[in-house]
Amino acid sequence: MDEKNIPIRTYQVCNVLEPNQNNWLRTDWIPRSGAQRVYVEVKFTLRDCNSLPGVTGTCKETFNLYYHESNEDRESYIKESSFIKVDTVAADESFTQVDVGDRIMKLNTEVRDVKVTTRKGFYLAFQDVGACIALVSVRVFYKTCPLTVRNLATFPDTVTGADTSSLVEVRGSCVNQSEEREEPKMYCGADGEWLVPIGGCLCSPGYQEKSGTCKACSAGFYKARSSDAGCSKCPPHSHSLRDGATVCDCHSGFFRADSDPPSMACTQPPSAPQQLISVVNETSVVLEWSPPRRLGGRSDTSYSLECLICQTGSHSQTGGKLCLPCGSDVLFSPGQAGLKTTRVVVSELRAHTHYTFIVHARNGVSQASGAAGSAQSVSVTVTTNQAAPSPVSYIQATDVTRHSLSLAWQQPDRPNGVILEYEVKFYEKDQRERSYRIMRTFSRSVDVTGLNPLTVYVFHVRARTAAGYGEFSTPFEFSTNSDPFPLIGEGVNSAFLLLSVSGVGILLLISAAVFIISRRRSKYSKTKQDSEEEKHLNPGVKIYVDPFTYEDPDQAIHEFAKEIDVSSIHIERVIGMGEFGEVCSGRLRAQGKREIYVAIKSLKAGYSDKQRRDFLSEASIMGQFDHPNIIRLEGVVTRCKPLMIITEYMENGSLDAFLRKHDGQFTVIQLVGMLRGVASGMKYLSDMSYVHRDLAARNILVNSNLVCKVSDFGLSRVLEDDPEAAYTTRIPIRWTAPEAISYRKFTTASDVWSYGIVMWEVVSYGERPYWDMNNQDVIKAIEEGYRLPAPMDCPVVLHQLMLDCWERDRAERPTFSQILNMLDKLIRNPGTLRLSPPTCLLSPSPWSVCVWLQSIGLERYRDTLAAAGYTSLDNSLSLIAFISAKKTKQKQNRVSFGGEKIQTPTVLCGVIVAQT
Ligand code: ACK
Repeated sequence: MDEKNIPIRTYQVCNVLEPNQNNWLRTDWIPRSGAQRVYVEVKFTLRDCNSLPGVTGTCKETFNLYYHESNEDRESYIKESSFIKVDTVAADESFTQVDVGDRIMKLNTEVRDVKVTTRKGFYLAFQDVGACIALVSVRVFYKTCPLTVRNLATFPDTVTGADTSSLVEVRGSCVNQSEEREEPKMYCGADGEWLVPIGGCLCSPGYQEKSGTCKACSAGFYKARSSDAGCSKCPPHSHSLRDGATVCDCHSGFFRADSDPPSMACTQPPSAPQQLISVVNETSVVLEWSPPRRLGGRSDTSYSLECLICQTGSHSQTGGKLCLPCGSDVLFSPGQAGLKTTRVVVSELRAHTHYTFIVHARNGVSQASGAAGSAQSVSVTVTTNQAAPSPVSYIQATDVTRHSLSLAWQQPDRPNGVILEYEVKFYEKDQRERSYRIMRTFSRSVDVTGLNPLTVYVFHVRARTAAGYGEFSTPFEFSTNSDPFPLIGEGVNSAFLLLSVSGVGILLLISAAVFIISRRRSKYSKTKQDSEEEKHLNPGVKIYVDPFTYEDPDQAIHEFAKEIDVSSIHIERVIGMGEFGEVCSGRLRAQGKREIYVAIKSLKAGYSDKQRRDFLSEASIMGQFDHPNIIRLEGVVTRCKPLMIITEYMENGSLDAFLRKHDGQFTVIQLVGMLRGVASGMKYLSDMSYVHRDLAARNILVNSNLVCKVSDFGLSRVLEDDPEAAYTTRIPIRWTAPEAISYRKFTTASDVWSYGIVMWEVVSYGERPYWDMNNQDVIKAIEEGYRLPAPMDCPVVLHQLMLDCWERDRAERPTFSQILNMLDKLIRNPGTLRLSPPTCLLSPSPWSVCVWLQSIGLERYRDTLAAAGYTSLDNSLSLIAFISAKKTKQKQNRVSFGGEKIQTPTVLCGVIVAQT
């Protein structure tokens, strides 16, 4: 009987009085059905041995559970030893005689599990070893993780793994109308529980999730992407008629641009621009209009301009006139199409001409709507006025002598009337536009006479009509021929001799005195400075390759410079004139790089092969360098015209002009910082055995951070090509070392000389070296030992460094490496940049000869002069007055003395020394 008094069948044994019991009960074959671990639940009752008298030693209170795996479903006999023991099972509760009397059923339930993986099925067996036991039921089962849906993925009913700790990885499949977001996976644990859901699915476009399934969006709603949260209401001016819409259709008359998202309302093209007004100014027209009344619900309205020249005929928008498009030479500012503003200046129009301008308004749906252009446009017709002539585009020198130049030019492209006369403006290039002359002529040519020989002149021409003067042409440079009296060697012009004797004789005295008084020894090592020699000194250092050693110049350019696609260059404005054509600034957007500002040098049309080669050689040279103080080459355009050289853009332009513009505005440390940059760039060039030959402040460019970079790599080739170059104006005399002028010995040491001149230019804020002395006088003076005095407020150490750079013997000059070290030391110890050395501060009077000598860099003669009794300038004033009178024609320089400017004092010093 069970607990409810219902009779049940049991297997019983109770041989508790006899020892050595071994009674077996075996099940039928049980198929495994894919299970790997089975559970055996046994229900039984067990008699308490204590409640049985006289059974001590033979009575047991446990039985054993065994199993045997087999493919055979009808094994009749299985050996005992074939069974594997699962466990010895004890009762939690046993019963006594009293319980039996009370008919209390104390049923035990025990569960054991066992791994069955090797055969198709198994047998179970129960061994009794002498207990009083009744087996009520045996239930055998296995566990599965039940079919489930998680994250819109279905996971099937899954049998658990073989071990109690094993997890079975299960891949889910997306429910209907859904798509995989990330592979859906889950793990089935040994106890039949699902664990760790990963990934999942999303309802497809047009469907949204509802209780683990995907349901279609109803009419009036849409869902565009599976990742959208749910169905949304159709945006304004659109609808969906059927369930499951992925996008809503626009109402008739409304449109969606390709780039519009489905969530955006449907929109319309704009109406026509309004109130178009035009103001004509000679050959320019300013057009202004108001935005369209209806923008169609969008904010991307843009305008484009059509320009037509109209005569009589027929055109719908132009009131029956025959119209042709304006030529490509008409300029539109800020542009002709894609305009966001409502104002355009149209220039370069023809004078006295009827123009019709049509302004079209469009937006993102104009194309989709297929609206005719005229539907959204407004037009105006204007007539241009009188205009001044356009600039003369080209000037040619037809004849050149020592004192004259014959020039000719073409009529301007657009004379805009009858040309009444031409005006020619010209000046010496060295003078810039400080003093210029004007000539007028009715013809397209002029003979300019009375010019200095061997001098570069700059010419501009402009035309005049009844409407007034046009703009001057860009500058054109021409040089007069060389002087028959050579500057160096052979004969000397008698007038020049006379001048030299009277004006520069004193300088001879200085050099004699300088030689006698003290022959200062150089503190720099006598390093050989020729580039040839330096190559041997720097083994392993990259050496610059002269592009002229290539037979094919294009091979050199493509080896050292990158070809740039012209479409990636956007030219913005002209910033100056270079040797071969305009220099412009603009932007470059190289593929995959951010847009940068660049300078663009172009080679003007009509060039010769040699000019092309010369122009591109600069890029071939520049392309070999990579240094923060050397102008960086971005690339070249050689595959289309005009040829261009693209370099980094330097916002502050050339150093000399920049310093003149900011006269006196920098600290000494800032100036030394700029010089340091130049020295660093020059050291790099000299390490590469490159000799610049044209180092001057005008060839240094300055960026917005005041970083100075060496540029202009064009001069070396000119001198290479031209054996007479040393005697032509191409040599920048004031910047060039004497040995380079007299026998073309250009070396790094001659670059060091030029560097000294750059130092002087920088400290004097762009003053012209040797002021307005002419080239012949400069050469003579240098020959005689004259050197530029210290500029105003120049620290003594800096002037001393300049003097060292100007050593006559080039082996005595410092190297760029030494200059760089020196400047670095000065920057680290700004105290050394004092204006005067301490010795002079001790001097009782500021008017001491000591201070004066220091200010002109000749303090080394202090003791000599003191010994001769010249300790105060008071007792030297008669000499000053005498020399000043002789020098009245000379321009006042920037040498200061006692707070006042005085005339060039080196000459004065020479006289004192001579007298001493
Ligand atoms: O003194 P600037 O303004 O500086 O005028 C000249 C002019 O072009 C003719 O050479 C300027 N220039 C040349 N190269 C560059 C550059 N890379 N960045 C800015 N300006 C430049 C120079």
